[in-house]
Amino acid sequence: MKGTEAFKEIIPLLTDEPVIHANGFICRESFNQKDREGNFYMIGSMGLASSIGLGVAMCRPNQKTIILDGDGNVLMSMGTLAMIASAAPKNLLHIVLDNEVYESTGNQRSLSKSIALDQVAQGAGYPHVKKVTKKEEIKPAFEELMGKSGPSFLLIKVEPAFEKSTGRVTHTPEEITSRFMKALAATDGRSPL
Ligand SMILES: Cc1ncc(C[n+]2csc(CCOP(=O)(O)OP(=O)(O)O)c2C)c(N)n1
Ligand SMILES: [Mg+2]
Repeated sequence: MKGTEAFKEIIPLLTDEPVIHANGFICRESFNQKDREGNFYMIGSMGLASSIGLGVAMCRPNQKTIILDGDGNVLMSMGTLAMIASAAPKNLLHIVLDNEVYESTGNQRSLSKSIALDQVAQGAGYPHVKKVTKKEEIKPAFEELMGKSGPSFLLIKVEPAFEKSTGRVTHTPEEITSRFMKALAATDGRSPL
């Protein structure tokens, strides 16, 4: 399955959850398929979607928070897996699109061909971990994990095949932040800071 196809499966399953995106093609693909105010695009820095997602989940325990991460991003911040498992937010689903490369910067190989990220998450202490390799498996795995008391981890193995012409996120970082905070306020009734 291509990364683009994986997004076509995931996006219709989203409702009003905050979704924190890792940088590169993960932001770009999601933005181009369906931009949402509740999407936080970490457009610059690699490795930070997981820690931002952890913070959002811990501050808002009554709603699921979803992280859409990449293998390179996870490998860069592997310690955050331990932090998430230790903080144990029940409302966090951590999804990783694993293409075994740093596709956004030219398909350099990552370590995830030999390091099984689902096993790393399990070893860190995520109570629910699943791995899928076919697009038909995404919806049932997503629904199962959304029904669990997390943190949960869904590893989606994909081919390195994002569409190279997929445009960049056109919102500024300030716009991304302010509309994301408004979207959070709309679902939890609190006013944005
Ligand atoms: C701190 C930092 N280092 C390097 C980069 C350059 N960079 C941007 S995206 C990316 C690859 C991310 O890999 P992965 O998470 O596997 O996502 P993919 O591109 O494969 O979808 C790299 C190396 C960056 N933006 N920030
Ligand atoms: Mg990758």
